[in-house]
Amino acid sequence: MPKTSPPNKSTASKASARNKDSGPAQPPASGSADKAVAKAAEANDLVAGMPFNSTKSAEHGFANGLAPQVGATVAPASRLPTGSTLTEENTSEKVGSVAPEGVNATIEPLDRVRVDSSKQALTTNQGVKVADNQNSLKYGVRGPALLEDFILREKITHFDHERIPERIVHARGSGAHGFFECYDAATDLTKAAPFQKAGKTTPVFARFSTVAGERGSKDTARDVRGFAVKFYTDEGNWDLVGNNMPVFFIQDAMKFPDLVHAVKPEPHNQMPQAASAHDTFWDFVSLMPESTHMLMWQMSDRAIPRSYATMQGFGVHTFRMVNEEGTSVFVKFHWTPAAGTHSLVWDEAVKISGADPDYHRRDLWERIESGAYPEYELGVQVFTEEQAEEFSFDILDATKIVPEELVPIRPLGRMVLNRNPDNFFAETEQIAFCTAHIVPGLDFSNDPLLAGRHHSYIDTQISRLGGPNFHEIPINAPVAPVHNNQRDGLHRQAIPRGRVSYEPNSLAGGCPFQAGAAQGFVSVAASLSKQDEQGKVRAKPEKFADHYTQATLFFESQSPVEQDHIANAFRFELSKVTVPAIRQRTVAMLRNASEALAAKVGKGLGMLTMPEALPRAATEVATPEIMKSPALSLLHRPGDGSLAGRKVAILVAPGVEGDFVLSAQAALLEHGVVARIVGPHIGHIPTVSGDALDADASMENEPGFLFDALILADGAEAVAALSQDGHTMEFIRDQFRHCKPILCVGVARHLMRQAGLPISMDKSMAQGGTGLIVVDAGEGDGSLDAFMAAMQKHRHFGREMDPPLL
Ligand code: HDE
Repeated sequence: MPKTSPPNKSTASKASARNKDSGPAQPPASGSADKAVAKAAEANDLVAGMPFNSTKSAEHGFANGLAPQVGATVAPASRLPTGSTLTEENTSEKVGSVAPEGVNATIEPLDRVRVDSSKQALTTNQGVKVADNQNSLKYGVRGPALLEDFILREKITHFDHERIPERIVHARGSGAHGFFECYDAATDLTKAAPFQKAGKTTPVFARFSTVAGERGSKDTARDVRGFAVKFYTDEGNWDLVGNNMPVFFIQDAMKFPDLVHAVKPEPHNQMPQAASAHDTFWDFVSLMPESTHMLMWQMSDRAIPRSYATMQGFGVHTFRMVNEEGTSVFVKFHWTPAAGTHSLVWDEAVKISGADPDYHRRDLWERIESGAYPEYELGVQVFTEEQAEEFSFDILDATKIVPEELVPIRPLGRMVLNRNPDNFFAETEQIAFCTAHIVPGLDFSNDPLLAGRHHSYIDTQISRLGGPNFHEIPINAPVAPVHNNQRDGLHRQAIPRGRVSYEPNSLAGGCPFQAGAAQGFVSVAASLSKQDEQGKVRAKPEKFADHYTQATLFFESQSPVEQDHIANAFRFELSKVTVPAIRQRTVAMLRNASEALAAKVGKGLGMLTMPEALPRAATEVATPEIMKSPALSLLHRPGDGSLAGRKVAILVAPGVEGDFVLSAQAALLEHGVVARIVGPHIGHIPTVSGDALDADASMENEPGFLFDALILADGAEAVAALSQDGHTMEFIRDQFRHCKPILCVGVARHLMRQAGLPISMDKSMAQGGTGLIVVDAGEGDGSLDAFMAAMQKHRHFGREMDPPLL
């Protein structure tokens, strides 16, 4: 028998370091060349370096709560004790090597997940090259298909599961990447990362949407538009999830499901799609008079924007900004489009929804692809708690605005959308916004609608995106580092290194450690005033009961044309209601906001007698500070005068003055206007000079209402041909009815006459005051400036008639 050697400490350490179910009484000596022993020794040293939880005492008391401490950490002697495994250095093409220190690779730029298949063979999802993508596997060419065909089954199975639930609201939307650029440091207001330095840029993704329609519904429905922006800041993601209207229908999250159920298609027959013009919506809102103000906005032209690039955005709720000193102020967020606020008219919106349901999606895409980047200025109205207390309205009430004339907007920076997504689903569909995504320097107010939203958005993503790891979907991952102890769940991407997933810990040297007040998010210690210090209660503040003062303010602040459009929209919507009593109740509600409006709507609905005004919930209301707010009119923001992104139709037929067509097209293109040559058919169109034009659109595939303006070129033969085509008259009449500029050269005036346009064709029309510019032969080029000036006005409502003459 061999003689046993005396017990050897190093052998014992090696043996015990190779056991994972119990350990030695004494720590192994450090400095061992054996990795397992070294790891065990260093782990012990690391843990011993934290003999107790040194920040525990700082978890108590109000002052500590305001200024949490940085968590305790101990640096390990090497990376050995914090690793998951001793084998992490065994690399392969798949596993790669050891995680770089302190790095979460799931937040790397989107390049990490981009796929380009050029010059690549087709494969299965397992990377197996597919030899034949045309035929399923069969037993003989006429024989039965075989279950073993894993290629067919993988393909079909994936296809079967391609759809995810659409958003419960705002299902229909379009988005784009861009950046936010800070004008000047706003450190007096906030320590939020995007506002710390002049010129600083922060990547953003914006998504615009309608609310009621389903994912495939039309873009030009009368509806509120979502205006949601995700800022990928250095200090985490901040989502400003707003709308293109600054108020909302309801005051408390408790009513949101009711509102949405009322506006969505009626449950028994699933009609109407993407429309509020039906019984259940008006039944609900006429029983909820707090919606009156929002209804004014929704019935205004704001609900049918010309483009996502020409609408405002609002944060709606009151938020807070907090600076480095911890001083907080209230803010309201405003986005103002550089291109001005422009809308469609209702008849146009209805027609567009048939000819191009993707109208806004296409417009956003085309603007960005052509370099006419949508741009918006972000500003805030800033006010203190003391000021807020003095206001005649409650700043926690999402049915109220803070008039700009009372608190002006302070510009902070601009957002430019300059990159279309590569893939709609991966980016626009999977982006997940949440009001609770904020960063240090921002905070919430106690708006009860906002509180409900914080819960709702995360909750809805869990079912929409299939589990709690939607933050790891590339478009949702922040650019700021992500390190926490959250683990597992469906579709987990991250592979955390090490065995620690809790805090406090000493086994990972305390990491990831709590950031403390200097770096981390600390809520503003907002306190309630004495009078608000009440017990638990389900009730609203008294000022919430004033349902009409600001509805009146909005209506009175509109231009006469806008007021007409609001009245007409109420008339249209309520005419679609099938129960007269609902109509009566709504008109009764409107009487409290504006007798003139109610009378006009009542007349439009053929009411013989007006209903009694609804009883008011508020017996006394405070006198408003502002009786008229010019800033509330769409006409208040004509924009920078740029025409970029607009579309012009140049109508042509064989025998047209081709030289003018081409020079007009070139001149417009120089201003970023896309002028399309529209013929009776696409393709070859001979011109009067014997050359030819290539029409890239026809009156059939691009009806007139899809264009912002129209040019009728000269040419006797062309005019004769166009006058024989019924499309021409519709084309011209729609341009006229929708108050858009028309430039008419030479004999083309016959087309205008034939279309029945009520104009006198004298020379004064060359000035274009009405948006109709009629000039003699040879004067086309010289009148392009006047035409573009008319386009800058966008619409010429002077010629609008109700009912329309044509
Ligand atoms: Fe939303 N809202 N909302 N909302 N909302 C959603 O979240 C909700 C409200 C807004 O492009 C949902 O991810 C509740 C006001 C936009 O992805 C959902 C309440 C404002 C978007 C949800 C409100 C908005 C949403 C559906 C009342 C303007 C689209 C899918 C308490 C300030 C974001 C989703 C995008 C989307 C809930 C009221 C704007 C269900 C409960 C007020 C722009 O979570």
